[in-house]
Amino acid sequence: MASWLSALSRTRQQFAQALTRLWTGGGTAGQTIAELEEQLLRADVPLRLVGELLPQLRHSAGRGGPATLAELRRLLREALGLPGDFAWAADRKPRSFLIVGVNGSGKTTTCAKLARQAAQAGCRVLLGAADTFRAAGADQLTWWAEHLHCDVVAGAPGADAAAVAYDALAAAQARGCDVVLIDTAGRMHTKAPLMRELQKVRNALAKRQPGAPEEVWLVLDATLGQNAIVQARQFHDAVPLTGAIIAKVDGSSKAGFIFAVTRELGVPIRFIGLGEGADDLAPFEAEKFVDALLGAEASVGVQP
Ligand SMILES: Nc1nc2c(ncn2[C@@H]2O[C@H](COP(=O)(O)OP(=O)(O)OP(=O)(O)O)[C@@H](O)[C@H]2O)c(=O)[nH]1
Ligand SMILES: [Mg+2]
Repeated sequence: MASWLSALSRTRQQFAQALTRLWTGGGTAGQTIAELEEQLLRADVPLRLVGELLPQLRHSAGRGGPATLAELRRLLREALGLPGDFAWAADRKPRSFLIVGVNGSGKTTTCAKLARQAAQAGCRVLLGAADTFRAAGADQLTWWAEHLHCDVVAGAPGADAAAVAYDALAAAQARGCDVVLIDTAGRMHTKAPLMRELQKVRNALAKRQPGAPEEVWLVLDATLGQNAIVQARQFHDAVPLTGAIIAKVDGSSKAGFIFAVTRELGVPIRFIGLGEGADDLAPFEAEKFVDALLGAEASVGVQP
């Protein structure tokens, strides 16, 4: 699996100068703070959060670079809050996951990565290809299902996505699966009929099994930075989300926007995508994220 440190290198480059100054202790405290402010914003850390951090950082800046860095690390970790733990194992079975997002955000690839993680945790997984919008959508997921040796239920192009989701859950029940991951077509958050279709898919699952889907996860493309937050709010309004997955962190220079997901959306980040391979998905860990963002793995200093 790609490492957090390398996946976050493009974002980290955005404030490499400020980090170097903190490590080496060059410049005045005022210069250091001004540089940090500018560079945190460039990495798409939300303006409001940067505004909150600055007074505390100014306070520690008088004690030198390492103290400021330690304070920044502490504050950033705190800003992410403590996500509730997620575990694949559950009493309820099958547990269904509805995976939603705009076009190309990384949904299908993420479904495959999640299937692998769930299988590794000992779950029997069924993939439901409810992207009936284009033939390639179902083909892509079916290819992954074969590759990962898991079950798949796919709809024909143009079929009713809600019916496919219903059939997928029914098949998962009949086959004794633990986890069913429903991939959906990419959709513009501004198109009301498409958002209504998502509600139909969700309702179909609930009709098959009361309480389903247990999880609705939004896949966000990290390369979009804070532009992704607008989409996220619209999806949250249409089908209340229970979590977010941040894909393409490795290709992004704006991964600082992740702070806005937890703070402004109020849903936990469950996983982050660190590359294109089936193993390049990691459970989200605030400490690892902040350490990689600041160029250090845990307590071992790795300079930017
Ligand atoms: N580098 C990188 N690429 C990723 C990641 N996740 C997905 N991708 C790539 O992003 C592209 C789009 O991924 P898909 O999974 O097809 O996206 P989608 O949301 O299903 O797309 P639509 O179904 O067309 O809406 C593919 O080339 C993936 O390999 C990631 O974490 N890192
Ligand atoms: Mg897709």
